[in-house]
Amino acid sequence: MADTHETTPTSKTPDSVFVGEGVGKKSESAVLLGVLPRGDIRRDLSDPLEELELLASTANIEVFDRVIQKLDRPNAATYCGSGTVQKVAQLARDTGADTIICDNDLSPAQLRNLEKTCERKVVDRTDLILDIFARHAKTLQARLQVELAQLEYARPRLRKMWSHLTGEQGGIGFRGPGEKQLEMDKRMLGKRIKDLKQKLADIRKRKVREVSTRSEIHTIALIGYTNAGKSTLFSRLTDTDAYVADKLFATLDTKTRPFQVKTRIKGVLSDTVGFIDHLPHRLVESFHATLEEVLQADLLVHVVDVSGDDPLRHVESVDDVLKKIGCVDRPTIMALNKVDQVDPALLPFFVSRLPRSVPISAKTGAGVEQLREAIADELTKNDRPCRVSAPMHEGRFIAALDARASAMSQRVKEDRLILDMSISNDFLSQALRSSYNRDDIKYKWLDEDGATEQRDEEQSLEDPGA
Ligand SMILES: Nc1nc2c(ncn2[C@@H]2O[C@H](COP(=O)(O)OP(=O)(O)OP(=O)(O)O)[C@@H](O)[C@H]2O)c(=O)[nH]1
Ligand SMILES: [Mg+2]
Repeated sequence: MADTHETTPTSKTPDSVFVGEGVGKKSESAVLLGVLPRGDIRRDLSDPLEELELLASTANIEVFDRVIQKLDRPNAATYCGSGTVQKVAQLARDTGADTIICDNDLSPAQLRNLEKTCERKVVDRTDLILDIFARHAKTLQARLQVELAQLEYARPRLRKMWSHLTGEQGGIGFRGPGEKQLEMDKRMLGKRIKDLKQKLADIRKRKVREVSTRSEIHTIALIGYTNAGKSTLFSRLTDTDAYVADKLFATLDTKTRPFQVKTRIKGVLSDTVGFIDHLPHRLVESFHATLEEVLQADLLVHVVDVSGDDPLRHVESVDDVLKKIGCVDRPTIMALNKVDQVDPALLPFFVSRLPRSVPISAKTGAGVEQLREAIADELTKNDRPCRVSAPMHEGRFIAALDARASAMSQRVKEDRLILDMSISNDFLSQALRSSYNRDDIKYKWLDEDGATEQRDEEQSLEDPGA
């Protein structure tokens, strides 16, 4: 990690200038610049630029130096104070860094002014995140989503790109599908954006259909801050190999696999894209299709890295994104991950602050059985004993019960199947909707005296006590 310079807007004499070590070059090099406005919670972190540095490293950028300035609010024209702009420009010249990366989103004017003074390309947090997404996007859907977000973000900045960066080739904000698009005029850009939105809407429709066909089985989605350990837990729970890396946004496409929660309780588990503080709004919008599994899940397992600097802040960021995508009040279990790296004395604090939480280590497997128990309990919390009588040919209905019931025994009586099970009212109703002839199916809740449906009187179910 490079040294960090703190500057104040009042300092009259320039601070001593740090000359970076000429470290071996990655594809690009940068000076990081963070303005911490009054009230910004990052002011309390031991290293406010740690996440930006990790983002830069994920984007294969070598960080040569770092500058932090505490201000009441970012300067409207230049983002940081004028002394700090000069200082950053000097550091970039001295270290040979080719880019300045700012830890906030900048207005087109701030970008232009900083670029002019520093004579370097200036990128903001959203540019950097979009660049990482562009590098990691593998499937058609992910590529379209990133392209849309890039174009939407670039549109108001087109003038900046042209007037200041002519001759600049490649690099952040210029990579991936956005690269050739930035040469188009705004009208063409608008047309491409419309086209992308249409394509993504079609994909989303297909996805909604695909996900809703899973409605007869339990659906569980792993969500959480990027790098929290979702894919590691996914691999452990489903016995498959998911891509795990100590990088931000290693996973961009949702992966879904069969998940045997416990004996008799099965479902499908989805591994999803990680969230981050101030996730670009455009990106959240364009990743709606990818997040379909989250929107449709019966249960969310929110993975939190409790070994990190500020786990509770990460939890808040994730909750914010969930709200943005319209996913609220969903049953959620908190998986407090990486406990192998946490002082056990700290755990009770997190457990008390985060309801329904289970400490685990996805890496070592500690606590994962307890997590399975908690998932099973949550999925079956509304189950009640029920007896169902159905004709033998109601295969689809019986399969739907089988997928959702947490306990089931069956026997044949005359030409009918008698099933004793534990199931929730909702899932029984859902299964009934998949039957060929609903009127030929009888059921009775075993915990309620005589609470059978009216028509059961014609062909009464056996006495449950018999
Ligand atoms: N010590 C420790 N490391 C873990 C644990 N779980 C995951 N990791 C590490 O944390 C890093 C990130 O893990 P991933 O599973 O890729 O995290 P993710 O949440 O899927 O990340 P994104 O897909 O980038 O959002 C990897 O280096 C893992 O090896 C754990 O329980 N303990
Ligand atoms: Mg992952």
